Amino acid sequence: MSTSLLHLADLHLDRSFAGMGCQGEPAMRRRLGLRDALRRAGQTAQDRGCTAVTIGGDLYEHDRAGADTAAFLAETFRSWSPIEVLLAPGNHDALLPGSIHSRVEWPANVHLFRTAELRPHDLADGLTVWGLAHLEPAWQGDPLDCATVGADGGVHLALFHGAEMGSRPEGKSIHGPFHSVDIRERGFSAALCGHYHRRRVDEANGLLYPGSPEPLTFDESEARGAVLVEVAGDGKVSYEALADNRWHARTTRADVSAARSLGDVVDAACSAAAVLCAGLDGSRTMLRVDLVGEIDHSVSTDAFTVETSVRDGTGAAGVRVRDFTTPALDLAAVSGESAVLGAFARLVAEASAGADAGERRVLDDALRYGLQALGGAEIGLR
Ligand SMILES: [Mn+2]
Repeated sequence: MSTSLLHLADLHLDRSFAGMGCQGEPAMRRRLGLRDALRRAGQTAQDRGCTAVTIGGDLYEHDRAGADTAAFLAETFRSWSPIEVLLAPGNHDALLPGSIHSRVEWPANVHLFRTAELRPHDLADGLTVWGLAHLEPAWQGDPLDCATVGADGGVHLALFHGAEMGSRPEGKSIHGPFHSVDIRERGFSAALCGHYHRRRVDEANGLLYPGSPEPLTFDESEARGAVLVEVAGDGKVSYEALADNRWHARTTRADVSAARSLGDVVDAACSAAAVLCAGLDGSRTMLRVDLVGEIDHSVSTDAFTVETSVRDGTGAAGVRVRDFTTPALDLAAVSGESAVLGAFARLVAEASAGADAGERRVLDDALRYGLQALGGAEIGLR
């Protein structure tokens, strides 16, 4: 006899999406899209005969989620009954006093884990899910710092939000650090986790990160969705990763070294964006365009103009432009244009020669803005 679960994490309801170049109406559409993703997960759990939906934290963002989100969650989970919903709060939805988790009257099919140590919940005959909650956003405990389970037999799963230290993406914050080797050491057949937004299905160690169901940053460009987890009576666990995201995040590079005007920069960015968008629903696509190349110092690369034009040209919901261009500088030609321009360019070039990498970036910006200002061009912020 096997039991099916649907595991998801890091939905981040009520996220602002400002970091993806999204404001106002498109940001609202993205937030509604996160709610859709949760409804879709419930539908899948019903279609696939799941006993429970497990949620490994960061279900919502505490700083932004309010009464409407609380009501949405309670109603959505109630509609999934008799499927059980197991909630293991993470760092963004920590079980703080007054939080949605603690103040909502959850329907009877919801089980909220409330302690910072793993506690058991009997899910089915012989199958126990052990879960915990982050009680504060900066919790640093080890979720697997517990006694070994399973002395009396049965199959045991762990459900928590945490940072597996062997696979931590560079720069990712450490909340609930643990090591995958401890999953089996402590008697668990698998750990159903949340925190890393990239999917990771590690059958050898029994470690599962489903990843966020919809892309939350431009780096989250691969297919996404919840993961079906099938637990056999002998403790063998198999995984089926779903790919049903409705939104897409994509990044492209536009070489603008040949540009002679802001119009040329816009054209190059729009062409690159059009190639990238082919086959995608633009209205549900978030685009990032990286401008690269050595560009004439008098040419503006104003990010706002480029973003607006690309959004207009592709119909993309969100566009973010990053300017990685460097100013092409011909000192002799610049000196020929005016004495002041030449003196300024020489001074910056001399300072650059003895500068470290950080200082050189600042001097590059100074050179670009200075040449544009002295040349009478409109200054576009990078
Ligand atoms: Mn998260």
